[in-house]
Amino acid sequence: MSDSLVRTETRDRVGIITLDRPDALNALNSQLMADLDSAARAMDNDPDIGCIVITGSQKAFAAGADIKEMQPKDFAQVHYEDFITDDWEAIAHLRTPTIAAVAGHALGGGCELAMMCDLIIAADNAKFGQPEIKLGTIPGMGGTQRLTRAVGKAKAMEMCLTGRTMKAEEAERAGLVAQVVAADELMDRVLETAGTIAGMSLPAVMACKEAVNRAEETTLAEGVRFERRSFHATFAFEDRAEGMAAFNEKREPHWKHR
Ligand code: CO8
Repeated sequence: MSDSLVRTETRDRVGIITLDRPDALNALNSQLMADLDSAARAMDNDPDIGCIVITGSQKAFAAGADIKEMQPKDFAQVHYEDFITDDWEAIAHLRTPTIAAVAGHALGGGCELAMMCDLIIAADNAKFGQPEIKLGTIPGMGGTQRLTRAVGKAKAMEMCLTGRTMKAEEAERAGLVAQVVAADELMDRVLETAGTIAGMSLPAVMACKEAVNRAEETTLAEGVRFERRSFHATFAFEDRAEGMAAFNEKREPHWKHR
């Protein structure tokens, strides 16, 4: 087994996964995605982690799926061997909130990986794009779907059909990223947001994440019904009782489940 292509650390209830394949600008190959999958699942199952940050280097979050690995494959291989397995989607199915901390290139599968996270915080040098069309192919890890939901059809269609990249500022205006920060402050600022999330009651955070994500999958009426039921369910949480008692007693809450 070769060395892992991700590095992991935990700081104050925040799990950090750093993509670590600098020679290929963090191009996503099978090993990197398997390493990312197992690191992310382990953190998701760790009750001491309340938020997971996925990041790359200053130059590249990830420059896409590995074109050298893909190039020799034929239809039978990618289809029947199910190239892009469920592992490649694992980040979208974690229960713990996830933040993509993006600097530099987030292209193709890199942009798609960032969009699988619950929110994106971008350095001012970040560039997002779906350049697959220039390779004679199309996005394969959700780009046509998640980019369209994030920025709307006009910009998504333009980006996917021309392969043009979107800089951080435009990405924030378009709703793809939550915040743009100075490149040298990226991790400090991301850790502030991650720390705030990790400091909340974990059952409430998980319920909230699930409800917001439901908005992308369902009708308004169904989504509102789902939200109301989840809201009702929070009344079974000890932390809901504690949170409201703390407010009324003018003190900080002491979460039981963090
Ligand atoms: N795959 C493999 N290697 C890559 C990739 C990549 N996506 N991107 C960069 N590299 C490698 C280069 O080949 C180079 O390696 P070497 O030194 O051995 O030649 C090294 O990284 C450095 O790259 P550059 O010299 O090109 O660096 P530059 O700063 O000049 O350019 C760019 C940076 C603009 C990011 C440029 O590297 C580039 O255009 N990369 C490709 C971007 C791209 O097309 N991405 C989309 C890939 S397709 C995809 O993501 C499909 C996703 C859905 C399917 C998933 C199924 C697996």
